[in-house]
Amino acid sequence: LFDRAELAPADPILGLTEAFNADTRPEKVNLGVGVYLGEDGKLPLMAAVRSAEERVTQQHKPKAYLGIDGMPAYRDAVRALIFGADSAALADGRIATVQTLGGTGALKVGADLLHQLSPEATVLISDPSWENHRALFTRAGFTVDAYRYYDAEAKGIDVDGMLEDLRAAAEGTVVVLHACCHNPTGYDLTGEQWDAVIDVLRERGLVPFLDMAYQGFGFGIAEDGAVVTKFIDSGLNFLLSTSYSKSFSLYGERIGSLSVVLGSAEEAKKVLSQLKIVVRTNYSNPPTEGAALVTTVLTDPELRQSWEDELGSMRERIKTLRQGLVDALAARGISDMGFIAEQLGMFSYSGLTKDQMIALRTEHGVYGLDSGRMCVAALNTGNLDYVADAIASVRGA
Ligand code: PLP
Ligand code: TYF
Repeated sequence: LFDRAELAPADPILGLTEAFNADTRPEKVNLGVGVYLGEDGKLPLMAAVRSAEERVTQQHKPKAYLGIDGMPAYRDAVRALIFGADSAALADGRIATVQTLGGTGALKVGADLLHQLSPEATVLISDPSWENHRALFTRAGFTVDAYRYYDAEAKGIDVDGMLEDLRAAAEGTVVVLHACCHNPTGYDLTGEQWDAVIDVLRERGLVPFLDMAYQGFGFGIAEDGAVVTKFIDSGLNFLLSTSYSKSFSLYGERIGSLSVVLGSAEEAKKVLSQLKIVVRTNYSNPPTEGAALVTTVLTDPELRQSWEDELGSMRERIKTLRQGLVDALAARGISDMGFIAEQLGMFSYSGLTKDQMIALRTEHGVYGLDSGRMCVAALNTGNLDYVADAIASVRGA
């Protein structure tokens, strides 16, 4: 039996971290995986999360099973965060929510639900998208295709191409959309462009699946979340996955949520019952720690303020690093990469070729993706000049 198993390639992103870890050069820099690192080059434990952790530990609660759909207080807290505490859809009971294993878990639970309901549907992802989108929906049994998104020439979004591709999609097609801080390009739709997309989704009877893994990293928690309100206001039924890996720096806790917004409370009840089957037959119920931490932070006014402030400084620091890199490159004679400062979130789609990215890695120990994606959230004042030197070197400046 097991001789049938072929050796699979490493994950294009996480596999790079393995290569980075094995690299013995002290000056190496990991700009591969999407992780926010502090000025000391380390993963931060946010102050509010640290306080929450102390409180949670002091309670010494027994480790009971959570319900299949997760911790009730967690669901309430994240629903208020995403949809607003006074959301009419929430009050109407039209939203089914489950706690998930990070954003990835939310996508997979959503994908399994959709495949159960509509096995013949095609899933459309952006071109390009997070590598795992294609793999995950393919594994869930779907045919995955892409809609035009990135315009390499214009360094922005090919909105006309995107709308054209969505208009050409068959009714019932699932459309995966990055709610903010598009991974990998860093280019987001404007409010007006979202309106145009929503119009097409409605006209064509498409099924939107919003993926929000970076709320707070673009312009702010409320600003980045505004797209969710647009979808609520549109009256469309849609799915929404969220991740707290980045915004709470809780990567290893695997904490996120999946919500399905529906037309009625009755429909939401039925959908929730189906979501629970998906969860139960995969891992029965989710873990407690991440949910307890996020709930404590979101529901305590002091901790919540501290979290929002710290997330705000992380966002601002990334913007400073972006500008720092642009300036450092300009000082080395590279003046055509100013777009790095305009991109949003953790990533910069640098426009460097695959060969240049490989040279960065092999010659300089600077690890980014072959696509040219670099995680600017892993830069700091200590490695920025080194990275700029390395880019200048592979660009032949
Ligand atoms: N969706 C996007 C667009 C992402 O970049 C990520 C990154 O990790 C995820 C989902 C998954 O989030 P998590 O790490 O919480 O599973
Ligand atoms: O794109 C990234 O780097 C993050 C982290 O299989 C990640 O989203 C990367 C690959 C993966 C899971 C998470």
